[in-house]
Formats: sequence, structure tokens, C-alpha cells
Amino acid sequence: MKSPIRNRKYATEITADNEGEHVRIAGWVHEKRHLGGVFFLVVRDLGGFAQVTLHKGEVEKELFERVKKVPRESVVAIEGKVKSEKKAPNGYEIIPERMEVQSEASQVLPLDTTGKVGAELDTRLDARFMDLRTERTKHIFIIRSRVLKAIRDFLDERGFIETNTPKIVSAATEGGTALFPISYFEREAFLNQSPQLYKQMLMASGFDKVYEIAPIFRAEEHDTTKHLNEATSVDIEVAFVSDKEVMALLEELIAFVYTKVMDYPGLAKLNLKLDVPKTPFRRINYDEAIKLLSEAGEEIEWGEDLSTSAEHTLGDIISELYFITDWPCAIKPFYAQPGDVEAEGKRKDICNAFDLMHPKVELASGSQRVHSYELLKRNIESKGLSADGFEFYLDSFRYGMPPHAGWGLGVERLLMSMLGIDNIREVVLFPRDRRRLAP
Ligand code: AMO
Repeated sequence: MKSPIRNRKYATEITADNEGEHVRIAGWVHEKRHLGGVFFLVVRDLGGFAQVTLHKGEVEKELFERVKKVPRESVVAIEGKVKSEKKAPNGYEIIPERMEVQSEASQVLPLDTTGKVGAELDTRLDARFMDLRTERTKHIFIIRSRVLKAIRDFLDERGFIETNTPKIVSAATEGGTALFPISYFEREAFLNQSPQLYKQMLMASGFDKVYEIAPIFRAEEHDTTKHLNEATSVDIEVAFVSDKEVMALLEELIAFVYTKVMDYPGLAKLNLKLDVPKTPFRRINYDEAIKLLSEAGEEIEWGEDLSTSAEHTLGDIISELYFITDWPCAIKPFYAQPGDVEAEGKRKDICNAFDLMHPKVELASGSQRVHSYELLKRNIESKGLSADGFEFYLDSFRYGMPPHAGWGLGVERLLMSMLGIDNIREVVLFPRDRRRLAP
């Protein structure tokens, strides 16, 4: 990694081999220590830490006093000579000649950035700009960026077209979760829960394989460790395939993302070692899930959705990534394709829909889609919705719509499950939840 600023070096760009060279570093005052006649200042930058050492009597008095006084977390630029020092981070220290205080920090910091004094998540989120200065939090977001890049690389490589669909919409897609209404001039509109309708409409365009990585808005009333009101979803849609093909693509993608993250050196800061999940993932159908749950003492009837407790019970039994397939149509959205009685001998009230589960949390859901205009219209109405509100969507099924399938994968759910993090808010820069609208 190279500093983007001319003449400035990152702490990790310097080594003991640069002994005697004149360098300029810039960053935050991480720690200050006074031992006898020697003063140590640790400067932190994106790369790591540099130790600046001042021997009383050997540096100018004025500089010595200014360094001693500069408050922790101030932004400083320091010029000086490199000296090899085995006990310092990266094996060198800097003997300063000049220090410029570019921004002095107020005393009494909202958080300790050294990791020595822990803080509640709420306190950390209130001062997120500062929490991001801690090693652990910094690495979470660098990993998040790697995950997103890996997803894009994987899909681009396979000929997917990245798209952007509207987030201000007129219709709901996911029954069960509420919408956030907004005022749109003289009409009512909503924040989109999912790009579902739009990605399906793109299947009528001939684009064949599309994806989008974008926010989804869910007006979930409850305040849990796995729900956000604004989350990020990776959505794909593929024409001329069934649920089977997109499930295979999903498991390959997850394994690929793991391989791209596992060699990241910052993982050690999270005390993590990642094992790439073996593909294909285990598949159980909904009936088997209900049977396993009943045997484990969960009270659940056929046709009910899985509660969080049921998900955890199944996770304890299966303890790896797995798919639940063949869901009752009644608990899946109107766009999920019912089973094919003739070809597959499936019941008509079972849909070609699936969820991808981590033992602790659902990661993704998807399905083969209904592509018959008549069936889709009937399904919308049978869910108690008015087909009028879906006209713009239904129209795209009337003039040549190929069979298609797709899924939506929660970026935060993937990250928290990979990194063994219990609270989803940890993996969002500025989370939006039932109580939090700032920062
Ligand atoms: P679903 O509603 O299951 O499916 O959402 C897909 C995935 O998005 C993530 N997710 C959330 N993450 C955090 N907080 C939330 N409130 C939240 N809601 C959803 C989850 C979930 O598995 N249109 C379908 C997808 C499809 O069929 O293509 C859909 O939105 O990881």
C-alpha cells in the first residue's frame, strides 16, 4: 500500500532498511509515553503504526515540549530520520525534526482508540467516526469492501450486467415486511423493499443475467440483532434457468467470497481463521425441516414460516451452510413458481423457492419465478393485493417473458456470519434501526 500524498509515507512503507533516510509521515496521535528522558509518540495511519522517539537534550526543546503537549487523536505530520529499532512497531523509529499539528483533537475523547478500554456498541455507533479508527472496526470495513469486490468480480466474470433500479417506488414486493411511505409531490410513494419487480422486468429486455448491489428498506418494527431498516442486498436474476442453476451459482459465489477474504492479513486482528465452505451445500426440503424441528421438540405446524428459534434449532442440528427448498407457496411471495406436478411430481402448493441458511441466520432467498402473465396476476390477487398497482410489472409479462430465476443475498448477513459477529450493526458504517437515525 502506498500513500496517495506526495512525499508522505505510510508507517508500513518504511522499514529498518531505510535507516538514515529522511521521511514524512502523517496520521493520528495514537499513544504517548514518557519514560525517563525519552518521549514516545505513536502515530497511526491507514497502514499501521510508526514510533516517533524524542530524546530530551537531543531534539530542540521547543519541539520536545510541543510533542509532549499535543492531545491524543490530533492529526499530525512529522518529518524526521529513520533509525532501526527492534522494539518499535515494524522495526524502526523516527527521530523527528519537525512536527506540524494539522488538526488538534479536543481533550476527553468519546472513545478509546487503542482497544484497551472497551465500549458499548451504542457508544461506539454514536461516535462511529472514531470507532472506525480502532483496528478491529477498520478491518471489518476493509473486509466488507473486499467482499463486495469479490461479488462483483465473480458476477462480472460470468457475464452479468450490473444494473441500478429505482429506490422510490409505488408498490410492495415482499409481503410480511412493511414499507416506509414517503411523500412524492402530490402522491404517496415508498422506499423500495427489494429490486424484485425491476430485476424481473429486465428479464423481458433480453439482458439475460443482471445483478444489483443496493440498499433495501424494510420498515421492520422489531429491534433485533439481525434486522436493519436499511440493508444492502445483492440481487441477481437470470433468464432461461430454474431455481437449481441459481442455487448452484449462489453456493459457488459464497465459496469464492470466502477464498478472497481468507488471505486478508487483517483477519488476525479479528482473531479469525476462515474455512472455505465445501460445495455443494447440503439441501433439505421444507418437509424435512419441519420433521427435524418436530423431533427436536419445536412446536411447528406444516405451512408455518420458520421462527428465529426454529432457525437456531435447525442450525444446531445441521451446523453448516445449507439450503431449505420446496417451500409452501402460501408463505412465499406471489412471484415464486409453484411446483411442476407433471415433470417433477411436486405438489402444486409447493414452490420452487429456497432459502440459504447459515446455522445462525438466513443469508439469502430466491426462487424460480412465475413467468406466465395469467398465473402471476392470479397469484397477486390471491395474496390480497390489487393487480392494478402492479400493471407496470405485469405488462412486461405480456410480450415475451422468458422463464427465469434469481435470489437476493443480504450483504450484512453474509459478513456477520463469515466474521462470527453477533450484531448486524457492527458491519454497517452508519446503521439504521428502530431507534437510530443518526449519525
Ligand atoms: P428476502 O426478503 O428474503 O427476499 O431478502 C433477501 C435477503 O436480504 C436480507 N435481508 C435483510 N438483512 C438485514 N435486515 C433486514 N431487515 C433484511 N431483510 C432482508 C436477508 C435476506 O435473506 N425479493 C427476494 C429475493 C429474491 O427472491 O430474489 C427478497 O427480497 O439476507
